[in-house]
Order: sequence, then C-alpha cells, then structure tokens
Amino acid sequence: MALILHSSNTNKNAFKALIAAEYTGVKVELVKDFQMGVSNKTPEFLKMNPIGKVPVLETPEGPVFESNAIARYVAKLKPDNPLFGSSLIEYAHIEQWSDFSATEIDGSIGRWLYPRLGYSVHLPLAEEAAVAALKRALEALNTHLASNTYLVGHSVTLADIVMTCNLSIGFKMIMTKAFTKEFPHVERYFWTMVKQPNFCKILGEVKQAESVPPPPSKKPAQPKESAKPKKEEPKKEAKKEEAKPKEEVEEEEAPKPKPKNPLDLLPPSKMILDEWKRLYSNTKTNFREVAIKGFWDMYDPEGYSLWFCDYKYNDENTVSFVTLNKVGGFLQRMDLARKYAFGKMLVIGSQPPFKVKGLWLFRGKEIPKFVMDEVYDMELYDWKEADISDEAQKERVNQMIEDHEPFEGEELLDAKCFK
Ligand SMILES: N[C@@H](CCC(=O)N[C@@H](CS)C(=O)NCC(=O)O)C(=O)O
Repeated sequence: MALILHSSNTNKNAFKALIAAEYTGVKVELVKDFQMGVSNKTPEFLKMNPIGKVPVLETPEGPVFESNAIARYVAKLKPDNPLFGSSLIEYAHIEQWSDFSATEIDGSIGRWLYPRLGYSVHLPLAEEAAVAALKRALEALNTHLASNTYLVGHSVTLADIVMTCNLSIGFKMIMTKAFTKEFPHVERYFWTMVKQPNFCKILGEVKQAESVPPPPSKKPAQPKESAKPKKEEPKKEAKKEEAKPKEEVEEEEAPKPKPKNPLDLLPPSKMILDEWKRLYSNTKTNFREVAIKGFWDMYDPEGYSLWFCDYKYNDENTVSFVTLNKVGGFLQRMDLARKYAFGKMLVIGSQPPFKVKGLWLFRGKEIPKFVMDEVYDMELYDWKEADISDEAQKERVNQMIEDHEPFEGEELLDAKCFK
C-alpha cells in the first residue's frame, strides 16, 4: 500500500521523498486535492504537524514532518539502501551534505528569493548578506564537485536528492546563468542530476531562471505616481533626501504598507466574483441550467474580461504527471490574483502529447499587468480575448467552465479550476 504524502505537487521539499521512493522501490503518493493554505491548516493536518507546514508523510506508525526526515524514512524502508552509502564515514558525509544543503544552500536561496516574491520584507542589506552566504556555500560545493561526480561515493545518495531538490528552486526561480556560471561544477552536477530518470520523472523538465524577480517595491503593479495624492514638498526637504546614502533610503522604504492593487480602484461592478465562485462550487446538478446560466446573468463585460489561453509548447507535454504538475504550478503561482480572477485549465487528450488550454475571467478589461509581470507561466501561453458576441466562442467558454467532454473532439485528462 502506498504511503500518503501531504503536499502540493510542485513542492521541492516533497520531491525529496518522491525521488527517494523511486530509488527505493516503495510507493509514495501525493494526497488528492491538496490545496496549499487550506488543506495544511485544518485541525486534522495540525495534529500531524503543529506548525501547518508541508510536506507531511503519513506512515502506519504515525505522521512524520520535515522533508529531510521524511526522505530518510522512505529510504530506510529498504534495508542496506545504497542511498545511505556503504560505510559509516560515507553515511556521515551524506548527513553532512544534507545538512549543508538545508542550512547553507536552501536557507540562503530562501533569504534571497522569498522577500523578492513578497513573502517577507525586502531589505537590500539582508539580501546582500544572503547572496554572499549563498556564493560562499556554492564556492565550497563547486570545489568539492570539481573532483567528484556525486556528493558522496560513486553513485546517487540521499545527499544528492536533498541537494538537487534544494538547488532546483534556486535554478528555476532566481539563479540565472549569469549567476551560476561562476560555479561550473555545480552547474554540471545539477544538470546531470536532474536528467537522471528517477529525478526527471518527478521534477519534469527544469528550466533555468532567465531573470532575477524584481523586489515588490520595484514591481510595476503598484498604482502609478499620478494615482497617489501628491504632497507639495519644500525644495530644501527634497535636497536632504537626496543626500542620504542609498542603502538608508531603501531600508526606510521597505516596511511601507503595500499600496492598493490598481484593480481595487476600478469602478464597482455588478458582478461579484465571490458570488460566481460560490455558484460554481455549489452547483452539483443541472450545471448548464444553473451555473452557466448564472454566469451569464452575472457577467459584466465592463468590469471583467474573458480570455482563452493555449499552451505554446504542447508537443513537450509527453508525460501526463509532468504536464499536470506544470498546470498545478501555474495555478499556484496565480494565487496572487485570487481576488481578481477565476480560471479553468483543461489538459486535453487521452494520450501524449497533451494539449493545455484554459479560460480565464479577469477583473478589468485587460489581463492584469501585475499577473503578466509576476507569473512567469503567462508567457508560455498564447492569449486571446473571447469575443462573446460570437456564439461559437461563447459556447467554448461554456464548455470550458463545465469541463465538457469530449472537448474539441478529445477526452480530458484533467480539468483544474482556479477559484
Ligand atoms: N524545513 C521544512 C520546511 C517546510 C516549509 O517551509 N514548507 C512550506 C512550503 S515549501 C510551507 O508549508 N509553508 C506554509 C506555511 O508556512 O504555513 C521542510 O523541509 O519540510
């Protein structure tokens, strides 16, 4: 019987156990319908991990949290598992690199990345320290890998699984080629590891970040200068500001409360997004007559717009699990638009390559700029506004909302809803 892992299917910490399971030959399955921020805050979940973080593994003897401990547990299910090396000193080195990876690599990537994603305050001096610590750790790793293919011994161990998963978020989200080229052995190691079949199966195709995400204070999603009340500043005051050292000004700027989203400044709409989401969720029968009819009764083309999206690289969708992961990750990254959007994503076809197509309802008459700027998946799709005066397009909207099968003559592998 499979062990159940509680996590979303895009979490690099959960990938550690899933990859370890592939090497170990045990079955670990992600819990169904996990919703980050909801499923991990229920009383049942908090009984398994009191701080409500994922991943958590359910075992016959009780739950285990902390991703490295979970991966170790999974690997220990096989006696004499080569993932633990072949001697005491190898085992010690596996633990050494796993801890190094958690504290020196993952910790520093997090302190660089998360403030830029808006999860905590972005302080330039703290960022500078995080990048310096990361470079110091990567330099040490690079030196070790100059004469070693794997972290320990001559085959993949648990240390490689932990290290690669931790590096993966850095490579995908913030460590551009310009940054990693200083560490060529780390680059070679990382790209070799992610191509190993047991890694590839779980991680899918890994693409390196092309740019460093801008910090929230520099993101263009904020109201334009013209929207802010202007204060007449005496000239002398302005001069004083200019004279301040750069760091000081930026540090003072960081804790300012977040400005309102420009979409909150739009004229009120008769369509209340939450009402539509509730109707969608609560309609269990007669979907066409109740939910779809309700949608068009509510729809306000002045306050909202409807968009079709079509994945540009469908021929790459050759593995169902990886394709579903990709779409799941997209929806997770859309979280920042929850107040302003509703979406349906269809994974189409009974066999590969699968097509990914979607329908999105956005507040405003355009795709919100902050979504375009902050969700990198947006540019992986072609976007076309739905023309609802055209009956065929309107029917396509209906079919996407209701997961109509067949869709454009094909079966659906999956339909995911963003609400
Ligand atoms: N050290 C933990 C880190 C777990 C962690 O930070 N999980 C994040 C997702 S990657 C989480 O659950 N965050 C939700 C929260 O903070 O409430 C591990 O390796 O498992």
